[in-house]
Amino acid sequence: MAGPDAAELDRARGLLAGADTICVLTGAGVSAESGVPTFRGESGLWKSHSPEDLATPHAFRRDPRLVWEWYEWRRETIRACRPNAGHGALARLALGSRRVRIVTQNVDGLHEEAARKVAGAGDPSPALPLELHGSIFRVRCTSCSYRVSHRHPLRTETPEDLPRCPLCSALLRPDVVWFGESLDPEILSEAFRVAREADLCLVAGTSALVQPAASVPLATLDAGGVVVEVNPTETPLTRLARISLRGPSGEILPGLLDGLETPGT
Ligand code: BJW
Ligand code: ZN
Repeated sequence: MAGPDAAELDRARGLLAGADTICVLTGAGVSAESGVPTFRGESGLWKSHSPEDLATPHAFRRDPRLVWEWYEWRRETIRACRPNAGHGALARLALGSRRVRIVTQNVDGLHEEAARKVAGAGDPSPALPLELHGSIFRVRCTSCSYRVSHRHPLRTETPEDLPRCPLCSALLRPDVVWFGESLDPEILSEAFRVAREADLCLVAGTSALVQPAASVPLATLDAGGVVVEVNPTETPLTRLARISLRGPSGEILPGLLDGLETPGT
């Protein structure tokens, strides 16, 4: 696929260079080049699995083993994936001088891994994302408030194998947000605050179909800021974006973000 032309990339770099405060919204597409499957599209997860059967509280109540088996397969896939050049460019941007916050719908932890890698012995926290849909490497109790990081493989062959809460013995579940569930109100309001205060919202690798995440860039627009989109295909956001750069984020983001001048210089 032909990428954006040089003039368009330059125009987008100009907008980014002039922005003091940047909100970055990412979706599954930014991890596609790392080998993490996206949800929608020809090779997306929803092509072979129905979201209603796997990513709703009802599905988990009906067949927790099936849901855990699917999540365990995805956890195994993601454990083998490393951040790509797009994650790296975003981490460098956020660790630079600009006021940048990454807001992600992804549950794969690859922004955090890139932040730690880029920060080295330094502080990765400016590049740690707000995770709107949770983390596939955390589990939480279906009954009490127990919640813990969990990266190791889990057994899912029989209902008896499924992980249970050490405090109350109820079933544990992946700490992700399923359809019909509310997002963490503090994370959500922080994401919208960041978006409202941003001069520019950079949106990469999302179909912009799932609410309320898809409305984050609208908060930037409502407050007078601009949207720049990076995606190989058109989305509902394209017509609202000042510039839409067509192509894979692992190829476009380094050229777009690396070496930007500090605002005001
Ligand atoms: C590349 C690339 C490359 C490829 N480089 N790019 C208002 C209106 C209508 C409906 C609703 C509404 N408000 C709420 C709803 C209901 C629902 C919803 O939005 N439904 C719509 C689908 C119609 N939302 C919810 O239920 C949310 N909860 C909520 O709002 O609570 C309050 C409430 C409850 C009930 C009723 C009303 C209000 C929760 C949503 C939770 C979403 N969960 C999932 C699963 C997370 C856990 C897991 O991973 O298993 O989150 S679904 C899935 O979609 C996942 C993703 O984070 C999310 C978004 O997907 P994303 O990231 O955009 O990926 P794709 O695959 O869709 O797109 C990939 C893109 O990348 C494409 O554009 C490609 O072109 C591109 N790409 N290669 C760059 N190399
Ligand atoms: Zn419990």
